Amino acid sequence: MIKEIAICGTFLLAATTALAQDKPATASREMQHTHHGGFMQEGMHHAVAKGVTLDAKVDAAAHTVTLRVGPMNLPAHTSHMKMPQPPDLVWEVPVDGWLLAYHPKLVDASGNAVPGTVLHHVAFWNENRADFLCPNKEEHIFGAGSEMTDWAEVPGYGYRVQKGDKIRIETMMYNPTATSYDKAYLEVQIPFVDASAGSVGKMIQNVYPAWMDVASCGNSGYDLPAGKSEKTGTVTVKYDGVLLGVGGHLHDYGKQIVLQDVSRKETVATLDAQADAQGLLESVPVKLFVQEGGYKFATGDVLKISATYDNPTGKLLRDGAMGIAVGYFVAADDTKMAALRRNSKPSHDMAGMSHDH
Ligand SMILES: [Cu+2]
Repeated sequence: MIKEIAICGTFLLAATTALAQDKPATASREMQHTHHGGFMQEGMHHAVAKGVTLDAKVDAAAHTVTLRVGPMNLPAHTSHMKMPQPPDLVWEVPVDGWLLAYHPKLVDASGNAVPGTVLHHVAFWNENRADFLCPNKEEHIFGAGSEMTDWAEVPGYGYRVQKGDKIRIETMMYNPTATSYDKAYLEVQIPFVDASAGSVGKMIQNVYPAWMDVASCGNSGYDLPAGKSEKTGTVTVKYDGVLLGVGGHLHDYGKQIVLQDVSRKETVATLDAQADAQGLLESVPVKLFVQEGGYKFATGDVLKISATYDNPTGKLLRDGAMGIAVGYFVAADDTKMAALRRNSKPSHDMAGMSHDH
């Protein structure tokens, strides 16, 4: 059976769990409409799956929104390159407030569970904000792969959104299993706090997702050579603040990801991947600094990220690797982060409508 590239996913952080995943959109604002360049196989073209839409249901009483992408038809033994892929879909945030967590799951039309194995990747991008480490990219607020990483709530922290923010959802499916799935849906449940709901919002501190990538601020995917390899990159911190915790994103055959603060000559975290006997990635641990009040970053600090792999296939795997340390950042002066806001694009996007691909 075909196990194409990797399990895209894995990750990190949160009070006990995870933050997660990859795939930065390239994208200068100008390029974006015609070329999102989001997924790892930059420049490759997928057939677009027909009839896949986004449905957003708000449960006001439970303060939860459930996003649902589908239906998707997933024939057995189909690589992500061969699978017709959902178009990019845009969710327009219906509230001013904070998103607290992301709980992904896959179901069929009757609500039965579909294994996470068929999710190659999902990534959420806020089109109204730039990434604080790599402002050439949009803010990547959530991601998950086959491991269906659950981004747990970090009590007291949330991701600030404004009503009308456009969140682009990139979904890529595959099916390495022998079972076909008909009409599968990806659901992501997002608990939120409404800023107008009184005092509760005042208790919440803003977090910013921090994607610290061996590709620095370029495209995350890279070719994985046969045998042992290491790739390193750097990013420079532009704001004072703290990292609440860090996890990692690697693909199959990934061994370790190391995050260092070169300016302070310190290793922030060394994360050893768990893999099965074939080297297929199962998980990457999360290191938390919440208890110590976070790991301090200062403006100008150079962060170095290293990813090591051992590819036993004897072949170079095209776009087979990624190496990203992922965490939540809290700025010392949150008002400075407002500069990362961008004007909305000319609005032809409505929730549920797709972009041209
Ligand atoms: Cu990846």
